[in-house]
Amino acid sequence: MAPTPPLSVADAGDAAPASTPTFPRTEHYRRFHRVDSVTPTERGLLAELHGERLEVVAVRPDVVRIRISRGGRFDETPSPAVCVDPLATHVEVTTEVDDDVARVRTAELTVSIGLVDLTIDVHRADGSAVIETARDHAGAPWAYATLNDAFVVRRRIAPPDAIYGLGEKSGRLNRRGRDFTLWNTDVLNPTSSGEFTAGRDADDPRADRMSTEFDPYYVSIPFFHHLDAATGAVGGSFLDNGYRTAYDFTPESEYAIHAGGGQYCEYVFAGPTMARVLEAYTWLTGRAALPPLWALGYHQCRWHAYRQEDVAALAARMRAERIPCDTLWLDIDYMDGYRVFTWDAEKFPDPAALIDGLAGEGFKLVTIIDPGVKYEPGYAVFDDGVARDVFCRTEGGDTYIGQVWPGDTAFPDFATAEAREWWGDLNAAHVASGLAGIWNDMNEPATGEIAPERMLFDGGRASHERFHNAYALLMARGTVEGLRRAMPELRTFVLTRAGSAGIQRYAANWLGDNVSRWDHLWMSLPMAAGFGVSGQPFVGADAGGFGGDAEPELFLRWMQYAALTPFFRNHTVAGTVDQYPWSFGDDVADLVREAVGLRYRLLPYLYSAFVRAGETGEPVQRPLVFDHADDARVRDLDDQFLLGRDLLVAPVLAAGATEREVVFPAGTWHCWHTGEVVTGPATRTVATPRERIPLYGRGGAVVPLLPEAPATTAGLRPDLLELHVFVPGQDGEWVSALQEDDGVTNAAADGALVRTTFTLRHAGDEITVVAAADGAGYEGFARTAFRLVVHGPAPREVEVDGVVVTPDHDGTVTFGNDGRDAVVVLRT
Ligand code: MIG
Repeated sequence: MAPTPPLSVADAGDAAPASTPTFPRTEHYRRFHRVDSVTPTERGLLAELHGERLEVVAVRPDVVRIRISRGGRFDETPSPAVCVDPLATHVEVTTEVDDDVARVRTAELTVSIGLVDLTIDVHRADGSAVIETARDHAGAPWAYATLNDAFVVRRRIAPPDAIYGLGEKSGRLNRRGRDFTLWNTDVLNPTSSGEFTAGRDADDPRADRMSTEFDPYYVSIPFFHHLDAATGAVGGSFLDNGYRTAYDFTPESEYAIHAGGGQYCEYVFAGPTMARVLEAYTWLTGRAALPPLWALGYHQCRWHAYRQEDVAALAARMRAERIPCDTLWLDIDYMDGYRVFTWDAEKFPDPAALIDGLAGEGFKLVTIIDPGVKYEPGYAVFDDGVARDVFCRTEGGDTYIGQVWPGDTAFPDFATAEAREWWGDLNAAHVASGLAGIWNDMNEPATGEIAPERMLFDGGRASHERFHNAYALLMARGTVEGLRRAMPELRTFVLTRAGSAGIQRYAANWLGDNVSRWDHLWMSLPMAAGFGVSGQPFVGADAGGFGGDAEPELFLRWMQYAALTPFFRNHTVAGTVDQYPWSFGDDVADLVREAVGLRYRLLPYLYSAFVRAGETGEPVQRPLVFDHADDARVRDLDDQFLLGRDLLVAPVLAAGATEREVVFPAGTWHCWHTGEVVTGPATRTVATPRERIPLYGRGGAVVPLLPEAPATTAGLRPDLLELHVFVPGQDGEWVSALQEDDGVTNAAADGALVRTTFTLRHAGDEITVVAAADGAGYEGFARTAFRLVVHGPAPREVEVDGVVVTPDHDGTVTFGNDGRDAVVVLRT
């Protein structure tokens, strides 16, 4: 083996990297050295070392799984995260064993296991590194070490490389230079965290850090992308282990992964693009099911003790103010004494009538459901849970009791199928009143003043650590499976606070208890984008801010931004100023109406982005680096994003701002509002009048829009869609897609849809758009025409299906199309 030079960083000895406080320093760990024997297997190899076994299996040509046993045995119990059989597909593999190294090769990668002193490296077929074992000062490798159930792996990383992912995390998008703990935590609760409140004081020296960097957070996803700064190639790592895990990206030339327990089981992805890594990761852990269209509309929420008539009045006001809105939400006060699956009969004498009335106005209603069940003999849900033995127990066999909203509270043991099924049935019965979806909160699980550690799982057989991070995932799974059993024809909608790898299969996530502050508005951009590249496309922050009092300008800017994010919900805590769209005067209300209206016009585009997310894992709100990894300027860009593939959004993030800088990657960018064209790569300072935030369409894209904003998506059956064609500056070919279906049922999955693929070719002074339609159509499909809106130089001549047509006075061309193929030619 070629000698590898020791690391150059000062602290890269045996004691480095410094462990986060929850883990012992790595110097105390027992490092694994000599490999005793290697046996080639059909898909890779099996090796003996230190009484343990190391297994390498090729999962796909671009994905390999590496495991090390505990106590000589592999843990074969199903992972809550992985939803496919990773070994079901055949992969061509060759295994070679030399004296000092064993290699497993697929068409796309090679795993090399150093046998003399254990190393575990993965390279792509071109020789570039995906993962490489770190070495100490003496040059000795540091592949894997254990201490009392915990284990550590240490890897080399080049100083300028970037790390993205780990799910929902605060701070900057690029995770280098920081360490993170994966342990689902109700961290931001402004009403319970004195420390957090202290950070709100600008004179507090910790204010800066306190304000936008806190860790751990509500969601834990042990998956990240590693971008090689020298080549732009991206590889990925997913540790399929839900225990408390720390990722240390602070050293300059290495990183470490410490897991508090469980088996080392890592999937390594060769990429070499973020899209490919994410496609593979979401193939393993699942992709978001197509959401109901209404879930992409505007959601109005507030923690407030509404009464039934207040909710009806809120709906009426929304329509009177002409703010498009699909969904109203009820927080914990609708319940009878915070008992889940009950209604406060005094405040809500007739929920079904309320829901019916709302439906008549095109509104859905969603209620919160926390996991905690009030510990109260006589309360039907509690009694039933005891009778069925579905609550978590302690080691001694007691029902575990925490302290949350209802007081003494029991927690369903979602690690068991019985508890999940029970919970699913309770949810199904709850929504039988007509509720459209379920909001899961406090599912870290938050247990209040009582620590969660005594809460055991799987009938007392599994430690708290083993399932803590998976709790929300398993709860959402039970909920969704129950809803599907009861209403198999309908798509489900669940919103969750906590989550772990795979959560995208069941639920959308909001980003927790933020505060009405400009820096929290900023924070939500890298947080949503980082979550998106971690497999969860359906994300959004509480628009307007949850804690604290919003003020008019912040509220307006937040709404303008949130209208262009995947999940768009205004939510705020009880006891702060109102932040309804009309709470800050007519002038703000008018501009908010416009922002929400733009969102509604964009629904066909946004919906199609969700279709894509469901098929490829691609995020909806994505960092620019996702599509432009070779552009070094965007690798650390936190304050812009792409909505879908083709819209560039640069929100206003500071009070009084009249302009901001926008970084444009390669391509042609059309200002949505003014039509101004910027040719990237470029950086420009652009005006940010209060009417709007910077929004650009990518040259080559065909963006489908509704001609007008509807008040609601309920019953929406457009007869005409606009196709916004953004003229590219160069020749080339671009592909865009549109999916139309009924928006609420699962019939689309069986082909009841119209899928139109637009292939735009630009050559010289001619643009050809070929629209290829597919699918059987759906009940109520009403589209009879497309209207072409060209962004860029007005075409001299337009030809549709071989016939020259004259544009209308506004320059648009409307042509008949009821879901058939079409060819449009634009000549300039
Ligand atoms: O202890 O249900 O993050 O959105 O309004 C607070 C009341 C409990 C925290 C959630 C927030 C919700 C609030 N909840």
